[in-house]
Amino acid sequence: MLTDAQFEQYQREGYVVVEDLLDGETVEAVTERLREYVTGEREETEFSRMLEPDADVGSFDGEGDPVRKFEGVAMAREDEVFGDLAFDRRIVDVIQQLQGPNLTLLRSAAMLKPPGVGSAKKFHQDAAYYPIHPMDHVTVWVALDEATPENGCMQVVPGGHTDGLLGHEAQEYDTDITIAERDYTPEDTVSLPMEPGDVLFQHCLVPHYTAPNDTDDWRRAYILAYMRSRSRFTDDERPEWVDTLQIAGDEFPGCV
Ligand SMILES: O=C(O)CCC(=O)C(=O)O
Repeated sequence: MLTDAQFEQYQREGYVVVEDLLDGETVEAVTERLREYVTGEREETEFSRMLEPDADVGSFDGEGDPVRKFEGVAMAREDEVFGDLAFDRRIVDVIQQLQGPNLTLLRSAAMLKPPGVGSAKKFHQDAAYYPIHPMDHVTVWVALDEATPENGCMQVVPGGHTDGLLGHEAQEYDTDITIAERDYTPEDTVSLPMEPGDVLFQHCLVPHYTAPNDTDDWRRAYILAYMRSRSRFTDDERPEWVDTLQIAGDEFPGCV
């Protein structure tokens, strides 16, 4: 559970890092499972893999492929290691403190920033990807490696969640979008270096980005996003590309 000071920080700044929330064994299990997918020892099921757009796959010298991300709620539904993480009481207790008892998983992903070729994730708000009301889902970013400014740790705009939803525009190379109508610079952010097992809880309207990975090591993170089960899709219908998984409490007819 968050302390009062951590809870207040989340409300005021839109984020809080809980150090050492997860133990080494949990981090190791998730990291090892990701390694198996990256090297092809284990095959993905219903979730997607995206390689680094500028990586030369043939000459990549990290172990396995230069995978930028795995994405899909199916990761949590179909892989027991990722599923255990999505239902982990240490995470879910905090989310229930922030969102109440009824929780639905909206996102499960791994961002891997491979050595040397791990590219930036440009400024965006997570809410911009999802047509969901109310706009207050929580993104959980689990550090699996030491995350530093050099390898692309999280950079957030404190208090930026009070700006509301900003305009975003599409990126050329994939489905990513980036904030268009306001020119955030790195000076607007605070850098959040984290150790393996530290967990960032972030409001879905906080603008954030991560820099390229200029080091020789992977910078892996597991991402989960949770919303209240009473949330609604703004067009009243679930978009085809959105998948969900009930995590705790009740489900509600007509809701997500
Ligand atoms: O882990 C990263 O590098 C950035 C992740 C992120 O901001 C996202 O996927 O929305």
